[in-house]
Amino acid sequence: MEVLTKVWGFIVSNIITQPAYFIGLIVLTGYALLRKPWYDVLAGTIKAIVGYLILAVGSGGLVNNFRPVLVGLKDRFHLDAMVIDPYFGQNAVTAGVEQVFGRTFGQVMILVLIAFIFNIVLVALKKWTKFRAIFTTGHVQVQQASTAFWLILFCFPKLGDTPVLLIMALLLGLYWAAGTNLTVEISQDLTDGAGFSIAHQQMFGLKLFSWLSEKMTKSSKKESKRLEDLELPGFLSIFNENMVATSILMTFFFGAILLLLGKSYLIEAKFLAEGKSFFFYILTTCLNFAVYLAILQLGVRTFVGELSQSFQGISHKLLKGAVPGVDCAVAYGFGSPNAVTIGFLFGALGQFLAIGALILLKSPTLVIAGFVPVFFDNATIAVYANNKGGLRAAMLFPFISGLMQVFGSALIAGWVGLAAYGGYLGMWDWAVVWPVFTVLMKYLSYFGVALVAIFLLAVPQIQYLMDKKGYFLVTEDYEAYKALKAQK
Ligand code: ASC
Repeated sequence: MEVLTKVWGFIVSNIITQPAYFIGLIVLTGYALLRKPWYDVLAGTIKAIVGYLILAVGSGGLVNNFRPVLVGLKDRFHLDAMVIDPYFGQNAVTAGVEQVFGRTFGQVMILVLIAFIFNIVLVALKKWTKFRAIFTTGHVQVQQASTAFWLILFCFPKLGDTPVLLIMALLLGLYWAAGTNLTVEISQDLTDGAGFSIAHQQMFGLKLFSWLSEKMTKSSKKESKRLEDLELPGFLSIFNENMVATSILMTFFFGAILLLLGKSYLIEAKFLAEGKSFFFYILTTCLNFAVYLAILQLGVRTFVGELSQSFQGISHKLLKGAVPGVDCAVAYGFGSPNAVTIGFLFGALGQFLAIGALILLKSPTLVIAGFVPVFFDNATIAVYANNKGGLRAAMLFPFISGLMQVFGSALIAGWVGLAAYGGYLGMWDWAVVWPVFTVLMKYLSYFGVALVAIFLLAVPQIQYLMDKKGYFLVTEDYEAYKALKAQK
């Protein structure tokens, strides 16, 4: 038994929670099921792993370079504020859970494994459950598991470890399955049938804002052009080129923040080496945004093709019509690259306004914008909103999302006590959807748990009822699905 536990622990910590190897394993399995020659299996697997690692260099570069800049605002102005960011959220749980609840959370790996198997079972039973997608983004599952652990302990502080774990496995497994299932149609539409959905931290937000973008387009007289169809005139035409647009806009945005932080703070905090040019430090830092974004997109291009092709092995032979749910950054390889930048800027505007409001209203919980929610949530929302509703939607919805991220996080983290430990996960679903779940569970106890579970089970059923003909076709045969939609 002990050997078995060790083996599972090894697999979970090195493969299942490491998206690069997990995607590699999926590609390997998929191609093997398609009976490709061994060298093709090998080549595809390598490309998938390397592609994902490239993506991780891009997203890690963005996070590691720009998170300290935003968090610097807190130190520079001596604010007593919590940072909304998955890594700060996870640290806050680790720091506080023993003091507040007298527990430690050693079972994340087991939990992720149980919930993952649960997700596969739900998809395998899709004839009844209607779930079509599998969550593969292990690193965010670990972050979500620690936040959910706190929220559930807050609702059921007296419950023993095993029942807490069971409630968590049930709710998280369902949330992962329902959330990633929600994004199937909109992702197929964005990518013209690349065969994946999003498995991340803003899945409900993506569906909501895509739906609103579509409604807005249908109801308004003047159509808002998609960013990729926009031809800017005169000198503005330089913004048609994504690398140029990103570089210029980020130089203004982060340049202003770096100036606000000031040279002496930056030297003191070891951002800038003594005696180096302040101007060129700012310039290089800001231009690196475009650099990491380009790396990220290269990573997506490298592995997405392999994943789409190989997954046909799995979706034809093992789990019929299933799709893999992947990191939200994969969406940046599709649609308009400028949507990414626009989403980030308007999300930041929303977040900064909301933070200003918290300060003015003398809120007991102050918030500092964390890079991961402000960038990865809002850029993704913009890519999807632009696809359905054009430029207007790509500006409006990230802005609204930014407001919701800050207000929602301040409310929930202040209430459950995580704010006191300096951080909260802060991503859209965790600032909006999980707070509602928490209220239900806190006030209705087990009945609340049942309501949340029923809601999550109902999500794919409702999607199915709304489009019985297209629901499975969209993953099984996207061309036929398009033809069906064209008829209507
Ligand atoms: C997250 C998180 C990251 C990023 C990354 C985006 O939520 O923890 O590192 O988003 O997944 O590509």
